[in-house]
Amino acid sequence: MTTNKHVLEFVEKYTKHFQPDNVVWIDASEEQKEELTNQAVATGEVIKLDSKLLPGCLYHRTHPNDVARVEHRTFICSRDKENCGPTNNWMAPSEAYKLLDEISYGAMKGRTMYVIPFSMGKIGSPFAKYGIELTDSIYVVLNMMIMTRVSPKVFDELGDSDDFVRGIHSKVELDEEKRYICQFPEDNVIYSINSGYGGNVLLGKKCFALRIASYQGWKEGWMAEHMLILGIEKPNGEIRYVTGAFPSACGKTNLAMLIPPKVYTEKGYKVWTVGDDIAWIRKGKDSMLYAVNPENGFFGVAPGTNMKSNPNALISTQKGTIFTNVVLDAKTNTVWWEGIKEPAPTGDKVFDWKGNPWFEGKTDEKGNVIKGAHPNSRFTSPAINCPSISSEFENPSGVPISAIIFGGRRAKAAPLVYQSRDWEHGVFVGSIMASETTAAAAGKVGVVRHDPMAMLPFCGYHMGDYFKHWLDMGKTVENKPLIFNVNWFRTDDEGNFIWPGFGDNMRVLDWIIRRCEGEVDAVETPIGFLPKPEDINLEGLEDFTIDQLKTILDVDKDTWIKEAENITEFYTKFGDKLPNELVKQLEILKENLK
Ligand code: SAT
Ligand code: MN
Repeated sequence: MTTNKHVLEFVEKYTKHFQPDNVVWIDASEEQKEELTNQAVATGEVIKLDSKLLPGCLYHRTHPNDVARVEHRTFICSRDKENCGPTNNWMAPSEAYKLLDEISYGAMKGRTMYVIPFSMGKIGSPFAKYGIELTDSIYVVLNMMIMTRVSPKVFDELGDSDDFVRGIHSKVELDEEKRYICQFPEDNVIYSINSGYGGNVLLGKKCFALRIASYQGWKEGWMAEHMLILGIEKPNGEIRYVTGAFPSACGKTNLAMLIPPKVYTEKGYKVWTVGDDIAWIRKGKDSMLYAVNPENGFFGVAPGTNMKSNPNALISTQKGTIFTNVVLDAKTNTVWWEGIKEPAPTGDKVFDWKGNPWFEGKTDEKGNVIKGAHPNSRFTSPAINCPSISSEFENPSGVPISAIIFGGRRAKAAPLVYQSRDWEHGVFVGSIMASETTAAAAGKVGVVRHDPMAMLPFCGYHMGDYFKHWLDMGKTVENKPLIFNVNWFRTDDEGNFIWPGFGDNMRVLDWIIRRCEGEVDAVETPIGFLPKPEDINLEGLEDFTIDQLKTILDVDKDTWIKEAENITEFYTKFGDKLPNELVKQLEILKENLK
């Protein structure tokens, strides 16, 4: 398939190491896909779903110990420990290679090794970066075919070049004690063993498109961010693009595919989806920042996805989709999950994500309800399935960004929306992001942790340098995006969400766009510019009053004084790598709160 000697050497080296029975090069042809699917069906690795109701769709279960990213087993193996920074786990490259080689030596005996050539970004575009993933999992091959652009054309683009990311994956024995996800930024290498879960093994996603790419971007003058990209079309046909950074499982996919409320659609507003998880950002024409979505599909959280919360996502899953860890109805060969807002399937052929017989309301010995789908169960769907996919999705130059939105899941502190005073302050706002943890990563759910730019688990180098890089990127363009912070998750004293969220988030996007166009003014507060309550359009919103709006636009001084203390403590982590600009911004915040 290629004569590139670097590729051939790489494949040969790991063929010797893993000792597979066969090596299969992936060309992503329909015949090959069909053959691999049939093989995986034969071993039970995947189940074919109903060809009429869910054409081309497959079902898969991961090992019950292997259902989310494992941040405590994820390492940045930079040559110098200092470059890994205080927010990542570090292992010396030589030590990491040795350890992972020992654990995985001969791991593919009796198995096939697949060689997947893939591109992040449209093949041949100025943004594109190429990778080769080796894996012993057909599930990984089939997912990569959806999530990335898998094609032998990658070899044509590569020519003789050594400039590709080497992804090495083996399930080995799915031993969680020996599970490692290692990134070697200086070597362009990712080495992942003993897992079969998406975020740990679809190496094009977090490992490459964020951890390795953020490092590449730092060196090469661009940015890899954990951001959705969407376009807002106004009644006059003009489209404004915004990007948004939110931690995993905070509604990025929902926001990216938002359907505006009737009062907006009637006037002719539309929202177009460019990406739901990752944005690569570069300086482009008109001295603006431009963004592309390097992925080719969506790896979305299933629970809670329904025709009301996200019809575009649900429609995207109706063909060519792989469902992982949801409920299987083996009688109809269909799937179900909590919050789909359809009656749960019944009968003796319904199985939960662990493969056990299941019915809605089933309880364990202690009387706790057993969920049918894992809270982090996922769908892998082709982006082109999405009814709201933007016509610019394939644009090799990307889309110009008018605004950047940061957001987290905060019960109290952050107001519904505020705008930073300028780029520097905006970088500060991103750096102080905090959010309650979710099921997307192993560990405790619901504790507040700092998650700058939603990149805490994904930044491939020292976060102090990362902040500096953000500050520098702002200097490269004259027409900088305006920077905002949103919080859809403020709760009342009973713990209920106050803001309706979902499609109604359009009302906040509308204010953001009007700010970008200088059409509306704002109130200056200690933390930045807030909307005047009357400037958030509440038309057609039932059961929501302007007084409720006022409560979620409130900036409570005492809460923010505490917040500033937490930031001070969090910032000490970064030592002298913390840019002075951010120290200054923190001082301004404290001064403003006096
Ligand atoms: O599991 S993934 O990392 O692919 C998705 C996520 O956590 O955002
Ligand atoms: Mn994500």
